[in-house]
Amino acid sequence: MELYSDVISPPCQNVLLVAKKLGITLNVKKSDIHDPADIAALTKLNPQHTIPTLVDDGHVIWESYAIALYLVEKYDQDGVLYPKDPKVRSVVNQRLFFDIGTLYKNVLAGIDEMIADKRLSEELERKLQQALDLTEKFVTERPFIAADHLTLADIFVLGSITTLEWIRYDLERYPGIRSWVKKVTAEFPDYDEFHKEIRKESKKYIATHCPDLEY
Ligand SMILES: N[C@@H](CCC(=O)N[C@@H](CS)C(=O)NCC(=O)O)C(=O)O
Repeated sequence: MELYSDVISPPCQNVLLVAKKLGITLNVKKSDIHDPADIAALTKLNPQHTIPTLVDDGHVIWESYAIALYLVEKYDQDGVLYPKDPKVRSVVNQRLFFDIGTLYKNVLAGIDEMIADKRLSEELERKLQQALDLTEKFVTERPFIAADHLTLADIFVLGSITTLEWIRYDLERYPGIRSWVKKVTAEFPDYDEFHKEIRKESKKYIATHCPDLEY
């Protein structure tokens, strides 16, 4: 399976971590979202030309959440990352939809505001705080964010929390999130290496494309 990806992209990071946890080796094809040749190649597969894009024996899927669901349906027969019990699964789904519609959405809006104005508006500060207050509640209710073990929801929400590094958001008031991050990352033996790679590539990207951001 080929994954068109760039490690600086949070949705790509999430799919890469899902694959790691499932023990799947993906043939990663680095795709630069600013390179016309890469964009043209990607557009042939995915008219939305977004990364991540997965190609499995000619079958093309994009949208990170859809890719993750495809991978668990195909490779997570025991329902570890995506539990089979409808009630447990519904909590995983709620956290995933919360991530795409609220948490990650506001993190991205925060990056846009920092690039444009070098500060967060009061309104966005409030929205981000609300989203993080909820995240703090979710991660302290159970051993992991949606269950008593790691699920897809932990991986996706971790991607959003890690992306707060782009705006140097201080998580001081969220001890639950900070200890949950340690617990989730400890589930991946090579997470430190992975995070170093994210930092290195993000630094390069920011220096070129958004030099006003302090990273
Ligand atoms: N909702 C999508 C978002 C994908 C997305 O927007 N990826 C960005 C990189 S983080 C991208 O490919 N941008 C290039 C473009 O939109 O042309 C997902 O979860 O996969």
